[in-house]
Amino acid sequence: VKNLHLLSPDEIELGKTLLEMGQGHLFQDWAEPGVDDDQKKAFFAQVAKLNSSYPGGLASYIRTARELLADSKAGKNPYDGFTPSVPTGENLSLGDDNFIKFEEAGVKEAKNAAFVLVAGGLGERLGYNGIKVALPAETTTGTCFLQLYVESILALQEASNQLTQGTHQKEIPFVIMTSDDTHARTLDLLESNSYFGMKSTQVKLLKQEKVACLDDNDARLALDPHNKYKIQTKPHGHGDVHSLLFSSGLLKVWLDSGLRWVIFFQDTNGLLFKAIPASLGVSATKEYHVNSLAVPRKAKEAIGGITKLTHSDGRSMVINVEYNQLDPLLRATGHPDGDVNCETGYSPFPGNINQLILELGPYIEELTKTGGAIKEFVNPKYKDASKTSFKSSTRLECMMQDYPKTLPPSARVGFTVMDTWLAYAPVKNNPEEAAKVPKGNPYHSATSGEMAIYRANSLILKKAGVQVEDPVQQVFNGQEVEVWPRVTWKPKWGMTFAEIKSKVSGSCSVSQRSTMALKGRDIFLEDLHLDGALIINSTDGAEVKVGGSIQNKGWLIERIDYKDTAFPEEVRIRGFRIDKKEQLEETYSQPGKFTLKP
Ligand code: UGB
Repeated sequence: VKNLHLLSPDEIELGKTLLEMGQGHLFQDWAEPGVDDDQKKAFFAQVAKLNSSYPGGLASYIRTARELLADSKAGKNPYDGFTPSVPTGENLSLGDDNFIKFEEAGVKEAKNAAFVLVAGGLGERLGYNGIKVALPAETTTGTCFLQLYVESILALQEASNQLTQGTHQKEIPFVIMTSDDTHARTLDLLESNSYFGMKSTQVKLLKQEKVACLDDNDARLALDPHNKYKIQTKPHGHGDVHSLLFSSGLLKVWLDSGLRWVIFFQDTNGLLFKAIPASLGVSATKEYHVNSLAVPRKAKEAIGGITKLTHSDGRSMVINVEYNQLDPLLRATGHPDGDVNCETGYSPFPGNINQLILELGPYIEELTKTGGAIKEFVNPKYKDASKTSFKSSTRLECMMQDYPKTLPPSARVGFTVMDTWLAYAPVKNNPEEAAKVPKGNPYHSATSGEMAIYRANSLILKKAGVQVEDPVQQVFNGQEVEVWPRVTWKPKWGMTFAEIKSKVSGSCSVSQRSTMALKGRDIFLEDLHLDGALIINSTDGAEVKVGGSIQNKGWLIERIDYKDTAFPEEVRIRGFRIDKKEQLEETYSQPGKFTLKP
């Protein structure tokens, strides 16, 4: 009270709210009036920010925290009354008629979509020092994840506008959710690379704020141990993306400009865009309000399971049950073995890969009701069984895939399952953790993420008729992986299977030790036999036919140790480097027709 002279009417209101919400301890150790005034001002600025960035404000945060902490103390199961069962969804397989049909429908719709990347996480499991989107997806071309994503969106935009020629050429909006941990470095990565070819106005960064930490079951806000005028904060989770999009006003702008879809994705999946066209096609054809992308899941794998939950009162929903909750839920509902593989060798519950396609109209309707608030959870680490105090402060968290939890039963919620090799290879685990992954389960490391790209591209080419030699097994950083030929291409070379197939003709072959990087749109492989390294750079409009027998020493994969600091971190976390011995590299910088046939 003695400090009131410092405060604006708004700040006085906030102070009152805090006192009413049992947060008097925050002011307990404040200095006399006139001392530390700047810090006191900063305290209120922080409180105002915490208040405005949470749907319903701090009072609502504290109320929800009390409820969730009481439930947690009582050991209440969030899925009480619900019985899990395996839902049915669309199962797609690359190259079959259904897949091709959905891909075409998806490309048509792509110009009516906006893409949203959640990239606020630091990736503690990976332990990489930089931001994850700056990591190379593969080291043959060194393309980082963010570049891959931007180029994929641009390629889809071009393909989509071309399919619907004559109409207005649309730009696909791209939003990146950042946090204090990633914002500056993400912006810097974009700016120092001219936005990887995208117009800077096409990209919007939305920064998520952290939320207040909680010291005890009464949801008393935690003070920073080093600063008594500062509330300790921690990340609130990727679920923030919904309230941020809503409060930014972007959704309304998109709706008014005729957009129909919002596509959410995560930071380090090099395969992601191979699954986007077909899944968007599924959304459009089946008129799904929510479409989650999924892959077959190994029991206990650290990805959530898409589950149908039926309540004893008749309600039911199809939702992601997070990996740490699926096993206890199954055990509590008559499956004594919990989360185990079935006769297929996989869990019967498809694995959530957190790529969501939402229909914009129903999405806005729902967010208008909820303000973008997503069902939260709390995960306190208790000191002892009395559950009265915590080892360290906790906070509420939320996940973007929990969006459907508040939807009415009439909402059309579906999912699309694709092969893991085609759709999902994230980089989440550091080498040591990856090496401990049980045999047969995916490593989700930089090593496996890179090898998965070569594997997917090789398998796609194989399906398109190229004879691709079988892989060899090799161990890098303690992980046994298949090493396929290092085949990469720019997204604009082929965003769909039909497009890729149209660029391959005659009898082509690629040996296992080969590297092929196609960096251009109009490159056609005709009777090509590759045994070595081939790199083609071409500008749009340069039509290049590549054929004949190409042989050279190629690019070799050399094993290195992840502890060997002679190599930069982004290389050594893979356990190998690429030794570029010899290659055939050609650059076509002018439009025209060209043939490369050594
Ligand atoms: N992220 C944010 O943008 N902000 C945050 O506050 C936190 C994260 P993780 P997680 O696909 O393998 C998810 O940490 O949370 C971004 C799903 O919940 O990589 O362990 C972050 O930058 C799970 O169901 O994943 O697990 C990153 O892009 C399963 O699908 C993204 O959110 C699993 O991913 C995910 O963060 C998976």
